Amino acid sequence: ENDITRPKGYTVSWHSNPEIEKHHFGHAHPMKPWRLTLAKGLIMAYGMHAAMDTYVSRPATKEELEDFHSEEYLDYLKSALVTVPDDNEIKDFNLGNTDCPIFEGLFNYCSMYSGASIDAARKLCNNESDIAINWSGGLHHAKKAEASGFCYVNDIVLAIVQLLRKHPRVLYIDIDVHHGDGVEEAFWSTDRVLTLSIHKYDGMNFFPGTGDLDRTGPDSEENPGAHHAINVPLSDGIGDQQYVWLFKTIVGMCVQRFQPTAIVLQCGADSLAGDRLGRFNVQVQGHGACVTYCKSLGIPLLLVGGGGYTPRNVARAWAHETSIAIGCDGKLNPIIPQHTPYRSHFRHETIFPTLEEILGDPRGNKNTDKKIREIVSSITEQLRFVNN
Ligand code: VJV
Ligand code: CA
Ligand code: ZN
Repeated sequence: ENDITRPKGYTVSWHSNPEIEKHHFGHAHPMKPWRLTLAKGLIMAYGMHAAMDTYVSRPATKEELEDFHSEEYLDYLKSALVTVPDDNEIKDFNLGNTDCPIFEGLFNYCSMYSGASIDAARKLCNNESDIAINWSGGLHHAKKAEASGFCYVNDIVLAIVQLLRKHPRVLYIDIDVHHGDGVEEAFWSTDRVLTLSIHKYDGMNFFPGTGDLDRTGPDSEENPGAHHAINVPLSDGIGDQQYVWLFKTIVGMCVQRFQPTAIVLQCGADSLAGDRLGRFNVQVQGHGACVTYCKSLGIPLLLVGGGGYTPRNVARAWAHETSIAIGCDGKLNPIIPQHTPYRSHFRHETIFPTLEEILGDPRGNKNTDKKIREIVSSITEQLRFVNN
């Protein structure tokens, strides 16, 4: 190995396990783990794996999962038998319905994607990587003893718990189109984690129905978690310009006030234009600009996946974001290397074709600039109560 150099002076680690991709939620379910196979295909076709430390992750242990989840819930998750999903019947732990079916290998799937996020967090803690990536994680709705919205185990909470062993303050940022309710709830009463979710909000008309602007933390000023939950509720059709401006403005203010020592960015790709479940008009370029901004802060960064229901666009976004992490966005050599890819290939300058515009019926933008500015001033006020 004569080319294992790190010219950029920082390390990116990629945590994944091909076992995860093989699971099926059932016929026509929007969550398709094979989108990870697609993303991996793009990442590897560009030879990007050569610029990262790659790890095949291992399943999380029972003890690790119990850092957040209850033992009874985990026992049930482990022993649950495959059932036909039923939308009406209320089941134990919200399992076995259309959103959260019990499928073959469910517990294996959950422990694998969680193991990858925990491993990624530990690499950051040990200073063995500067940016750690787990595209199979980001399942932000899972609760202590309840499955919710395609999420069974909250790998983000488990990863943040690891980071908190070393880091005094963690900033959690969530660009999935849905509200990151499970992560917000888990750290509701602490001032060591500042949670920020940008999402579509329309009361109970859009899942999960929480995340309004005034949901800022516990009401009691005595509670350390007061003011430490930030919510950015948006309407249909927001595009790159407004979204990226909002992201940079709000994340910039959060970093200045809170001074996080680690950042976790949930990169849910259902905020992209053309998503089967989403409502926004964000392009791969704008989605990626959020990753670029976080990277530019120079703070240890954990990137996880999340939603994303138009698989070809999910793969493009996460491949593009991997290229941003390794510092080669827009400069990738799209010719599949005929031999072992070396890190030096990333010095060639060529256009990255995954950045083509996502076409399809554009969603009308219901977000006025006035509303966007009002959100920013409300959060500016809120952050006056946040001190590092
Ligand atoms: O809106 C809901 C809940 C219902 C009950 C269940 N029916 C199917 C839908 C309405 C109230 N659930 C959302 C959950 C979204 C989860 C997003 C997860 C993430 O991206 O934030 C993180 C990974 C919802 N929206 C759309 C669907 N469920 C949906 C589920 C299906 C489906 C079509 C749409 C499940 C099975 C099948 N089709 C076959
Ligand atoms: Ca979100
Ligand atoms: Zn989502």
